[in-house]
Amino acid sequence: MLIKIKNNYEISQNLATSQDIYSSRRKILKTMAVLGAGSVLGIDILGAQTRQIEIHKNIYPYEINSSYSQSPLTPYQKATTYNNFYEFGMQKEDPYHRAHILQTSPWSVIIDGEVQRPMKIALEDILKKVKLQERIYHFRCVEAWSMNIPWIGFELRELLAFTKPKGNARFVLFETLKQADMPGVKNPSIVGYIKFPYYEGLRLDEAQNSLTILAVGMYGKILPNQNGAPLRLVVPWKYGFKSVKSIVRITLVEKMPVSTWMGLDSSEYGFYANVNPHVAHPRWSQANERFIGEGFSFHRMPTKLFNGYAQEVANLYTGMDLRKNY
Ligand SMILES: Nc1nc2c(c(=O)[nH]1)N[C@H]1C(S)=C(S)[C@@H](COP(=O)(O)O)O[C@H]1N2
Ligand SMILES: [Mo]
Repeated sequence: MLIKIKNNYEISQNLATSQDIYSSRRKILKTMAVLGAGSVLGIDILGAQTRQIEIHKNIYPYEINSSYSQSPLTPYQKATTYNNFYEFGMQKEDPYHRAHILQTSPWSVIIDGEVQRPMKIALEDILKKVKLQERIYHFRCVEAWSMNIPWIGFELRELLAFTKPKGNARFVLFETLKQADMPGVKNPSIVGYIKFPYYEGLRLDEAQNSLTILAVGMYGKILPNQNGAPLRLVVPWKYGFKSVKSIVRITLVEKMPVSTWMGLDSSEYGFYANVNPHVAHPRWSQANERFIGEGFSFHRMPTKLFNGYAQEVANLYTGMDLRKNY
């Protein structure tokens, strides 16, 4: 006999669908908290919903930030089997089949460059210092597909603040783990000779925007390896390639760094990579996208400027020609 038990995450999926369900669910959750289910789901004294996530055998609470909501969600099964993580190959399902070799524990991150307090910090120590929350973001790949994903993470600016950036720091460079046994590292021909480690960069003010997060989980669970475990960037107003996975080093620098995709072809992939329906990729239009939701078909929809986050980020680019700074 099959008994279907709703997990934590399915409840949050419902929360994402409509305000009505949200309100009635909240009542149920409150009752559950009173009945003692609060070890898994709870309501804190401010009335915000909290849950917990286990990372490296430690339990961390996180809050549901309902100001960032999108619906419908992309099913977990699709978000974890349709991936880009070229270290593991070029086919969308390669990371799902091969990323189990990624060594994610123990994990530490070096933060260096133009900072007053350079550090090498263990992931567990980072998580003791920051505020974890769940946010559902729209995620748009430069290949013109998109997903809605509930990330669990914290604002990058919280971590940067501990390192005290110097006055001359203007950009932030991120580096992915390079492991000798990654298929694309062992066998560069299978990935068109992309050079690893994978690098990405942001301007410091972009990195400090409140939308920019480092994620440690998704759908209520720890990040799967293929999605960039144990720590990956998410910059929702930019094309997906900026959201660098499995980060081992963050370096503050004075000059605009050259990221992996710029290095491969700077005429196709610029530093900014802001989602923009009016600026086509040299080989395809960016006006529309294929949303990956339930079922087999892609749902076509118009792409929004800054991926729908213009209100929060358009001011970062006032006076800039977005056609030249693609
Ligand atoms: N290290 C690394 N990070 C990466 C990539 C990659 O190949 N290697 N691909 C990028 C691209 S193109 C996209 S669209 C997103 C995909 O994230 P997802 O697989 O979690 O959806 O990761 C980005 N981060
Ligand atoms: Mo992408």
